[in-house]
Amino acid sequence: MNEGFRIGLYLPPQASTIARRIDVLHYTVIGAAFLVAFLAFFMIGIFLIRYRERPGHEAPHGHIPVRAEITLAVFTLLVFLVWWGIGFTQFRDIRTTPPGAIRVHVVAKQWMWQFVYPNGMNSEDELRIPVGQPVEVLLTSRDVIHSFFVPAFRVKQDVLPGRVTSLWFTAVNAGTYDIFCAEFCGTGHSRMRGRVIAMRPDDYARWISGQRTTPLATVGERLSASFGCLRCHTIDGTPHLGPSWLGLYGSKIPLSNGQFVVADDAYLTESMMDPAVKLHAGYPALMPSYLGQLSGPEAGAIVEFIRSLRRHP
Ligand code: HEC
Ligand SMILES: [Cu+2]
Repeated sequence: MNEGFRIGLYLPPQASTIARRIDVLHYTVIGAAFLVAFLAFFMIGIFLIRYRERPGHEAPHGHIPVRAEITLAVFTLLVFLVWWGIGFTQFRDIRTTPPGAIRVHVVAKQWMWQFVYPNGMNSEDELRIPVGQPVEVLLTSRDVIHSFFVPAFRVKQDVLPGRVTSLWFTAVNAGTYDIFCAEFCGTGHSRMRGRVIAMRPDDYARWISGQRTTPLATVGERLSASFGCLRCHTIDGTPHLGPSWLGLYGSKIPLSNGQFVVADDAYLTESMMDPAVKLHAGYPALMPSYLGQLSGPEAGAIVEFIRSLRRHP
């Protein structure tokens, strides 16, 4: 039945752990809409014939049968609430990355996708992942807004310059799946395609261990020194001109406006690109913006370095 609907609706294969659940909601919504529309037309037909005006059957005055209509309206509303409930739990699951996910930094630019792995390896337009293990992609753009879309995984996320957004998925079958840009981003938009290659875990392990590279955190450490970040930030816990990076990742930061924010990938990147937006309470707005100076992979490397200094690895 699932397969029949999927083919009937021209949907791509269900290649991630969430794909089937999303499709089932899709079928339910479409199915219910068809059913209600069919019933409504059927009733209209019956009423047109049965209650038509003819001698001896004049149009009725005054009496309106409201009970049935109210029941129908409440029922429709409840159906929408159920969809909303199902959709909300799915949304929540899609937004929470499971622990132990492989992290891949993705940089979009006109008109290609660049992937940077934690071990420092990088590739263009080709993302290799192991089947059965969650993968988190941390997305950022070098130029305009793009959108990372893998139809077979049923995931899509906007990719913004100077910000990090994220997404996760677990592939269920080995294979090659399309990546599309789903936000019109210029004349080469339609050519902005990539592919996910989901590999058997042993093939993946062999492939990744065959790559000789410098771990991203090490690259980040060097970059922090060469960009002068370490003139203001320490890595041993002592506050300097700016907050120390030791234990920063994942911690709860008090902001100057009285609010709190968790120092995740998005916050750390925003702090580099737009430091004045959220100020760490008790520190002056000294930090210069690195927007346009740090490339996506460089910012990703520094985030990995700060992450390597977290308190609870
Ligand atoms: C001139 C000193 C200075 C330099 C250079 C500097 N920073 Fe900062 N940075 C600060 C100050 C002060 C703050 C706290 C105020 C704020 O949130 O902007 C800060 C905040 C941050 C934060 C947010 C941390 C928190 O606890 O809220 C991050 C992340 C960060 N800097 C990263 C960097 C990186 C990466 C570089 C180098 C590419 C860098 N900084 C260079 C002074 C600096
Ligand atoms: Cu694009």
